[in-house]
Amino acid sequence: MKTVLTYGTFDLLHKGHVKILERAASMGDRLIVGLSTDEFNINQKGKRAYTNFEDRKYMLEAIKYVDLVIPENNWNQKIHDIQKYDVDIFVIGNDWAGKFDNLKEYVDVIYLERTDGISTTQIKHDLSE
Ligand code: C2G
Repeated sequence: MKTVLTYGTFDLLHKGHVKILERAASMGDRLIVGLSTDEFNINQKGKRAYTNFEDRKYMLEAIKYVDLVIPENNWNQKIHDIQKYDVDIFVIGNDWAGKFDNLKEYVDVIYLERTDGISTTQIKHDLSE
């Protein structure tokens, strides 16, 4: 059983989110998503999601590529999660390239190309005009 792990806020779910989940899931037998809680977003990530944690979790769990959603409460839980869920591969978008290389002693770390032309920030901007 090869387990893949990724993290994110996944606010205003869009194609870029689904495509990285699809690609991550294709690398193993199960995909676990660490979903940023509302408190983590506001207090440590400096952003406020439009959709609350429960609703973002509900939508992620509806995606066929996602096997389990766990809360992401802080920046420092990744190694614990890797050990707890016996993770083999850590995947995240290349906007984070190099930032999680410390995990390489535990798992394969893969930074995937972001999907061009879409982002939650862009959606919010376009809708505000
Ligand atoms: N993503 C993507 N293409 C886009 C937009 C996002 O591939 N056009 C990817 C991001 O690179 C990330 C995932 O989708 O891997 C979720 O994006 P965010 O919700 O913005 O996640 P982020 O705020 O980067 O949180 O501890 C890690 C953090 O929780 C990551």
